[in-house]
Amino acid sequence: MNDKEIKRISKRMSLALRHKPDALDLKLNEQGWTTVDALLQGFQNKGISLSLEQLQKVVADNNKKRFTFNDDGTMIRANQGHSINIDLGFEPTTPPPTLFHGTATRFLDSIKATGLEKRNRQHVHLSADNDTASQVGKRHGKLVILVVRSAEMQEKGFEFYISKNGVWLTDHVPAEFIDFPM
Ligand code: HQG
Repeated sequence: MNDKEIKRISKRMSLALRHKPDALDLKLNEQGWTTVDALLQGFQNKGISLSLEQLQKVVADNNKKRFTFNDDGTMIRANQGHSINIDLGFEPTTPPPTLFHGTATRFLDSIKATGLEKRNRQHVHLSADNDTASQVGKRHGKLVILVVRSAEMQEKGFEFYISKNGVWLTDHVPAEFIDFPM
């Protein structure tokens, strides 16, 4: 498999494991897991023959470590980013003092009015570093990076979680905790 094929498989997995299980004929359990056999069969049904070794390579090489196998390697799920309602079992975790959110300038007025909302996903996604935030934001248009005063939020009772692949998550960031660029 070349890099392009790996990326294509990974995108299909993100779609099925986070948003539309039907896209690969899958059923996810309440914690978002499906069996590895079902996933391989799902690709087979779409005319894509993927071996277990190839799937393991897709998971291991994924640039953002988006997927995880369970301990015995029979189940697989996405680490974050879901729009479907599943319980990833996150525990509230103390965030660094500030976190970053990359977005597009065209959303700024709306974000100033209502804060950061989770929109279609289960959480608002925040990054610990500027670089990651800028990659996330650029996908939406002209980049702007917002600084979220996360420690202050936590002191006021807001909860933060960190996904297995290092993405910070929270339910809502009111505008008063966001530093907007001038
Ligand atoms: C914006 C990727 C107007 C928000 C990344 C964002 C991430 C508002 C967009 C993960 C708003 C939602 C998530 C408001 C928020 N008014 N716009 N009040 N509140 N928004 O894609 O954070 O590569 O659902 O700024 O790495 O961009 O898929 O969220 O621009 O971790 O693994 O609404 O997706 O991961 O967009 O990205 P998204 P996101 P993967």
